[in-house]
Amino acid sequence: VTDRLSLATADRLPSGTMRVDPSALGIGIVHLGIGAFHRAHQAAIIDETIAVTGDRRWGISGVTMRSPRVLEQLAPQDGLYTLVERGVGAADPRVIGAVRDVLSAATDPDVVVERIARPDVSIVSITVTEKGYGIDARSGGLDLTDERIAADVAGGSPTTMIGVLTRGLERRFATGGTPLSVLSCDNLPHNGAVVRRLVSDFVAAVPDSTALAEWIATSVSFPSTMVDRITPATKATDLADVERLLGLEDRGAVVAEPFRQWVVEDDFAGPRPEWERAGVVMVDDVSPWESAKLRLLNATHSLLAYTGLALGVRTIAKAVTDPRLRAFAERLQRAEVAPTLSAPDGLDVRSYGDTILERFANPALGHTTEQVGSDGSQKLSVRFAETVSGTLAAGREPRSSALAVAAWIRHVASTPPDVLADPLAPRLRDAVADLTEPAELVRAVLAVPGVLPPELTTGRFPDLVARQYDELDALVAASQE
Ligand code: CS2
Repeated sequence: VTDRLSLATADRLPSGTMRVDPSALGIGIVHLGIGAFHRAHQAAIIDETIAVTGDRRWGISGVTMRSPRVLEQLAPQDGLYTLVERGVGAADPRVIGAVRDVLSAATDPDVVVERIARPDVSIVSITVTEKGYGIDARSGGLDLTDERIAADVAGGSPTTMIGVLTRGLERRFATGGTPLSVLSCDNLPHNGAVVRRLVSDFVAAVPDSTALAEWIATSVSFPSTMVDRITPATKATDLADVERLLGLEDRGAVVAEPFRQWVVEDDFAGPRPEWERAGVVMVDDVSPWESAKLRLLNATHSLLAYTGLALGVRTIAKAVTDPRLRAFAERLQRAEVAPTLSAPDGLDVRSYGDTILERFANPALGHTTEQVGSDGSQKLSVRFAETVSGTLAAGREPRSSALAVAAWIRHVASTPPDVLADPLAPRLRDAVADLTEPAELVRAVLAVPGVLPPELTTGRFPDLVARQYDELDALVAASQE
């Protein structure tokens, strides 16, 4: 058997593979949700920042919220793992040393709460995906009817992300109150403002919390960020490749495209890494970047994923190179998003869209339509609602957006409920049970609260979606002949 990558075996790595000396790092960042995306994006950028600046304060305490798998992958490896880039311009594989320890909020929530309170920690960053925030889709605030959130508000050891974070802030306030920055890195518009609101709703629901609320208002900042790097789930063959390259077994390796982008609102309550030196763009207002990315990249991703799933196409790369699906993607970007988007200054929407399609076509990634197609109920509104409203308001038909929604509903209706990867799977199953007519399916699914904003669940849009559903059925039937 091959030895496992760890601090003890790291001296056997091919020279130049690891750029920072992990043993010399302090912990300045607690990260909630240390999945593949954090490892391929923020942790890699921080690793590079440490290497370039020599500032050793910024090691990361990585927290897994629920899955014990990450702990099994990274704890025996002392947090070390390999980042492999695939595609044109890929850098050599690199062992990332920035993650200094790995904690589990599921088994040791109190350790995580204590960690957030430590004064040498200046940043708590977050990647828990859209569904990990506990947002009440109707109010946009914290869903206090959710059992786990209600239990966290009531006291005891927290289990939700927002519970762990807020209890950590409470502990920090009680033990000195050093300022802190909370950095959401999920694909949600205004992600900083969203977390601020959720924390504030949590605090307001806890008795005698006025002083805590005041401290948070003055000493905790919530910068918004736009993050971008395509990171498919790691496959067994990827792990085998890494083992061959390193001569060591690495169960925590991650794979990503060469491209990466991080735009961060420069509003930090305390110190932060000088990550401009690793290509991070610091701005006053992230929102135009966020909407451009969500409405062009993520929306096109979803459109290709669901239409691809309907036609039995397994990967995004195959979907985007299918001329029929590519035409849908281009129509979405050019006819629906571009005319209704307030783009960041200097961004050419057409070439941004083209670059995105090129990145999707990367054949080395093997990013699956199934992976991108997961959690549709949490993603569609964020990715399409403004495009749909804007296009309708301009008197045009948002056909590609309607097609994406139709293809998602078709996916919901044709996937067994226990297989459907979506936090609303039970509610969606109840909605579609016994229905087969597209128009009925569309109305029933769109009536599930939170899927789309109320103004898009009645009126013209559902009719457009039903029509696209029929067209998609016809396309599927034609492709099976
Ligand atoms: C994708 C994103 O899975 C999805 O829904 O659209 O994860 C996408 O790959 C990233 O946002 C790229 O930065």
